[in-house]
Amino acid sequence: MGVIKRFKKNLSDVFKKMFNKKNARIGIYGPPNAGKTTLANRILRDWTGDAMGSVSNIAHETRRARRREGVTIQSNGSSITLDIVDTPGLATKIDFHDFMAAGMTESEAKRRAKEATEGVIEAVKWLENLDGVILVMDATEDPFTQVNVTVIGNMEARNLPLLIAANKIDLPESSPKTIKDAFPQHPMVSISALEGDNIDTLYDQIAKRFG
Ligand SMILES: Nc1nc2c(ncn2[C@@H]2O[C@H](COP(=O)(O)OP(=O)(O)OP(=O)(O)O)[C@@H](O)[C@H]2O)c(=O)[nH]1
Ligand SMILES: [Mg+2]
Repeated sequence: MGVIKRFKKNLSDVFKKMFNKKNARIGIYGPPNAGKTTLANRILRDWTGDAMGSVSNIAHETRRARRREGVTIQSNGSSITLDIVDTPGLATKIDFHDFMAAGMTESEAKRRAKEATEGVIEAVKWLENLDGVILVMDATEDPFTQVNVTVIGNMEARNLPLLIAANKIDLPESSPKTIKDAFPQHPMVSISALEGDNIDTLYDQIAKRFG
């Protein structure tokens, strides 16, 4: 290739990179009921005015992954545009009796259990397509679980950025320090997705980690 042709090609590659830049795809992961959709809704409400999905105190409310493209977050003068994926809660055991205990009929509970199981599979599949993960943990619960350890191990093995959100710090029994002590090698932000506590620090860390 001649010098001028090569120069033109290089220039067009640079322009392609500048204008076709793919948004980083960030998945919101964690066990059921950790507050993933509450957080996704808050992020979307703060930066786009929309919402992501429904929230419930009954586990496995989200049973299909939902994606919102082109969410621009501004923090400390810098700006980052992300595709945000809210995923179904990951669980190692799904028992329809738990849903019946929460007031569902047997057929409703069985359907929810089946969909929740499919949701777990979908969430795991999505991990392959992501550039980073926000792992949401309920800071009132023991963080040292198979689900948390598996997500963290997966991200470490693939060298992808991970940010831990220690959620529900508005609850007096919450202990974000327990999470920090369990996974000291990863950045963690203590938040209340419900109340909005410390959410600006989370946006700051999102811009730093995924920018
Ligand atoms: N006190 C408190 N409750 C919260 C907070 N975030 C979420 N919740 C509550 O926790 C419950 C579960 O919230 P969701 O956002 O549906 O949790 P999820 O992780 O999306 O759950 P699945 O979709 O079932 O996996 C709801 O009752 C929320 O109102 C928080 O920061 N503080
Ligand atoms: Mg959800």
